[in-house]
Amino acid sequence: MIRPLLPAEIEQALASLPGWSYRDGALCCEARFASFRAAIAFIASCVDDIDRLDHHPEWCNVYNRVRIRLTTHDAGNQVTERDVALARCLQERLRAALPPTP
Ligand code: H2B
Repeated sequence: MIRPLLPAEIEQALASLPGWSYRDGALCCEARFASFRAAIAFIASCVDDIDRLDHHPEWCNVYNRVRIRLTTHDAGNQVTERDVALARCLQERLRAALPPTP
């Protein structure tokens, strides 16, 4: 079984993941897009990374919003380095999909 990260390790990972937080035992992020279509396009853009990493997000789409929640099932639904690796990939895709904030 892969080892869950310690609180200090999660905190360190979050330092380089803007917009992400640790909430209810998971790495979380919420993004708002210009439209429903843009939200779904973002999700579709992540498919190759997700397949390559073989690590799958829990996510929820409501209109133009996507909420992402990452835990590792193989670690009793705790946060592991696999979640951090996936968060980094998703963050790159978010940066590409969202206009920069002023
Ligand atoms: N996704 C997540 N979020 N956690 C896992 O433990 C996990 C996964 N395990 N995707 C993978 C698939 C595993 O079931 C396969 C066999 O590698």
